Amino acid sequence: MTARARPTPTPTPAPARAPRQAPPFRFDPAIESASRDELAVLQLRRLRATVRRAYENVPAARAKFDAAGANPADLRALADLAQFPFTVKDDLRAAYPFGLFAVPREQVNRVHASSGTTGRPTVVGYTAGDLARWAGLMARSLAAAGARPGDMIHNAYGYGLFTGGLGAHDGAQRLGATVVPASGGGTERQIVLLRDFAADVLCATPSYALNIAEVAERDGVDLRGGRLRLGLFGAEPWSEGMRAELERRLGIRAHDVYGLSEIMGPGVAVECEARQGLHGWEDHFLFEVIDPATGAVLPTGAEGELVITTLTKEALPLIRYRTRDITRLEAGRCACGRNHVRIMRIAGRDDDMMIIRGVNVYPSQIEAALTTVAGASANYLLVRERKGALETLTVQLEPDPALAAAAWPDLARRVTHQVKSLVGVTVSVETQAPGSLPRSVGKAARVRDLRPKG
Ligand code: DLL
Repeated sequence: MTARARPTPTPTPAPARAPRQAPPFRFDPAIESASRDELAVLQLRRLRATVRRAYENVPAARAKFDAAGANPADLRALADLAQFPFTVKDDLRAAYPFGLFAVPREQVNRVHASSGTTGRPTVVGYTAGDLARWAGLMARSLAAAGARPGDMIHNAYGYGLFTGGLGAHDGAQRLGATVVPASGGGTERQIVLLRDFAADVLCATPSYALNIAEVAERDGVDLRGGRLRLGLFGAEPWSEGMRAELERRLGIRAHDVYGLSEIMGPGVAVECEARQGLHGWEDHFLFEVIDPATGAVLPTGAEGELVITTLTKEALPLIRYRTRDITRLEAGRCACGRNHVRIMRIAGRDDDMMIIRGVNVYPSQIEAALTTVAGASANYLLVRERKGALETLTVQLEPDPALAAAAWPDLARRVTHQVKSLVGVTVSVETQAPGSLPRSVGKAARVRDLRPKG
């Protein structure tokens, strides 16, 4: 018997191991990866508690519920919310200043208010717990958009009664970032700070961010060469064209952030890295879209008015608050892995809607059209007038400063054509000298209404 030499085993190559990907950074990992079912269970529990709290502690809410025959005990499923009456801005005005608070005033840690240019201001309040949850949600929003602990966050939202400044500020601090409380205005100095402090993130209204970009270019400061990589822009409607403009001129990725003071402030919803709509944080809010004319709840995906119910607010719980913001909701898992509902870019408020020769138009649609025209800048103003029975719209527009004045008439023709083909309305276009239209330091006033009052 001959002993056979054992074959030397050829070493099998170790299976190629996929490089282990670090999980994406999440500020609130558990709730940001919750399933739809988990979110729904949490929402129902919190909704029932909120409705009961409003009923028991806010006489005006109780009276409204009673008049509608809606009792908190009837709330057995999320869909039962449709039986409850809406809350509108006038309810806040009628209760001015603190009538809708559900806690004694002494437990309110901070108030904010709207400017009240069109009547009594609306006043909102926060307990210490509300402020902590708001900071947490804004930190989550900043992180979802790509901000990280340790970032230098330049906050150019206005500080004061407006929720933008302090809301973004508290969120940035909670995230563990370094916050520069710049507020709005003093643009030349802001640019020096952006450059010298090497900001990573800019928080501002999109119109103010454009103003910053322009002044930086004028002053010969190239913000694109530095660390600035991310913008969180919101508080007013803006278009994809404006996004492209801001990204190009500031060398950043621009994300949309949404919120309103009645519900909390900034951080109600934000675009994640996938930027396929703004994730509404459903552990703290319940979102519906209704037909603004009938109040009927619309199926997911249909465009209408966004209605929000707070689920965790202590000082000012609001049930079915009509935001007047026009949008649609997208359900289904996002490419980022989150299941929180997505609110599509807000087209505008229903009270900003213009009806030009029978066509419904939002200012942001005009912006979307004109920002696609070569040679047009994103500085514009819409002038509404009535000529006889007809409402007319004039777009006052600054050409790109690089465009020769001889080419302005052609630009005006091209903008008229583009607005007609994309939006469906005929507008006149007046070109204005670059730098001559008013610049924004906060929310831009895009419309000048010259129609006779009354
Ligand atoms: O604007 C809160 C905020 C501050 C949001 C900073 C984002 C960033 P209010 O002053 O109460 O609160 O105004 C709320 O502004 O109902 C919308 O009509 C509009 N709005 C807010 N964010 C967006 C957005 C703050 N991303 C009102 N897109 C809302 C379009 C927005 N409109």
